[in-house]
Amino acid sequence: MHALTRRSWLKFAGFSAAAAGLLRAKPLRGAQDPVSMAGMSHGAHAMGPVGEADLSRFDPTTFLRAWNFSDVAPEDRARHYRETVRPDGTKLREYDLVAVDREIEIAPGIFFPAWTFNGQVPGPTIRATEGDRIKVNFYNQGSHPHTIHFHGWHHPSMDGSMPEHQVQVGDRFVYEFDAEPFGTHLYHCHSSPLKRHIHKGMYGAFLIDPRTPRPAADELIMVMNGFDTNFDADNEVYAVNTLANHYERHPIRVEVGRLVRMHVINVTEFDLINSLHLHGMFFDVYRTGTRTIVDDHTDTVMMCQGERVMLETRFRYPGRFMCHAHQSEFAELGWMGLFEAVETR
Ligand SMILES: [Cu+2]
Repeated sequence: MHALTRRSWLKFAGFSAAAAGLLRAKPLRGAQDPVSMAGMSHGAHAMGPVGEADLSRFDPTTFLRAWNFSDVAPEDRARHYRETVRPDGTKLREYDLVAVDREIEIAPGIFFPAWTFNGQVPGPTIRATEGDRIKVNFYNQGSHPHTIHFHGWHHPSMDGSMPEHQVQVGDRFVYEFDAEPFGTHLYHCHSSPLKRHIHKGMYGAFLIDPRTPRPAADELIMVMNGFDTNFDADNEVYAVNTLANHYERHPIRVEVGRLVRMHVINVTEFDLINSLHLHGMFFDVYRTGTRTIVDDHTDTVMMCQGERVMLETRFRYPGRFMCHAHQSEFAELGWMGLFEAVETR
């Protein structure tokens, strides 16, 4: 593990053309047709790190469209998630979440000693419909006390925030509550020191759909996060869904004309604000996703830590569209990606 400062990471990750050439000469670990950076460079600056992370452990492309363990093989899924239809037609949704320490890859070749839910950062996405009953069996197999604090309506005893709510190492707790209100929410550990537990990776998306379904769309989970690799209370690496520049190497494929709905959650620690800017087009903003009226129509949305938005748009033209934090420094340190819109008819 290299001690990285915010600035030296740029050099280490091979941002100069010379370094990029040098690193490219080495075999790429787990390379899967990485996008050529040639078209993304200008002058002496190549954008983003080169090489490829090990996507067999966590693939941000899969994470985008996975919820309720839909990315797990059916025979294994039942070990983590079970749903039962109740007499009134709503569902009981039962989850098993486990706190576990795990080293994760946050940029090609850069590892971070994370505290995780189920071995991944962000944790598994939980998705229910308004009125469903949520039951989460939480097991703490990590090395510190942890909790799960859900954003949403619940009894104070289910809040996972107070000293008496701490789940000690080796212990278990069952969180149970009704899913409301509908919206784009999140869950995170609420143990002390809070900033350490959150930035170490203990968070995930918690979506509640309205009883009357929204129009069908291509839905994407986008969690904006950052990593303090040298523990100086400042982030060295930024990303959406953990792996820096992943969607630059693997653009998010969408269809021209089809409704795209992004659930964007900001869990970036240490920085007061983060943002999402999409090139060449505009989107409707539903703040917190809790209403069906549009709050804004823009191409840039700013978010405080813990804030989330639901964005809807349709790509008008085929081609590649940049998407990144409008804090330029965050973009240069990893929060940079591409959408690739394709004609399908
Ligand atoms: Cu924790």
